[in-house]
Amino acid sequence: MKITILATALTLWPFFASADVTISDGWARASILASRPAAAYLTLTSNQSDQLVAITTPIAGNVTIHAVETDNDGVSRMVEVDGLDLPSGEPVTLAPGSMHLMLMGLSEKLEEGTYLPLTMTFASGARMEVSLPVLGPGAMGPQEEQP
Ligand SMILES: [Cu+2]
Repeated sequence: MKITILATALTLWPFFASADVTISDGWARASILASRPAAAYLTLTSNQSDQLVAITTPIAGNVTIHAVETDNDGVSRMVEVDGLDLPSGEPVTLAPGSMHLMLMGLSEKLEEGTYLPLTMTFASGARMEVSLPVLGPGAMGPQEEQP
């Protein structure tokens, strides 16, 4: 019985190891009220061509990827991105003013100093769990914390 289990584990290992996504500069901005949407940012680098297809968190009803489009009149609006393409070896950055993760239906507001748990699912089948630090309501990034 032991041998069977070990063999299964060895067979599955290359599958899990094949998709390798590195997350860096991840953070979320503290929100004032649970009834307001919250935003989170991060940089993803995949070692193979992949796509981020779903994000969930136990504390929000729904997480979507948003891009910001500016029309000819200079008016910006957010558009939902169905799957975020991750070209092999190229960092894809979500940052204030452009792409972001939008969290709606929060069960509690994002409190500065806590962590936001996220589960990310990729087209390759890979899944990743990350915890992003929640920075202050005026934060623009992990390197630009308010003095
Ligand atoms: Cu948005």
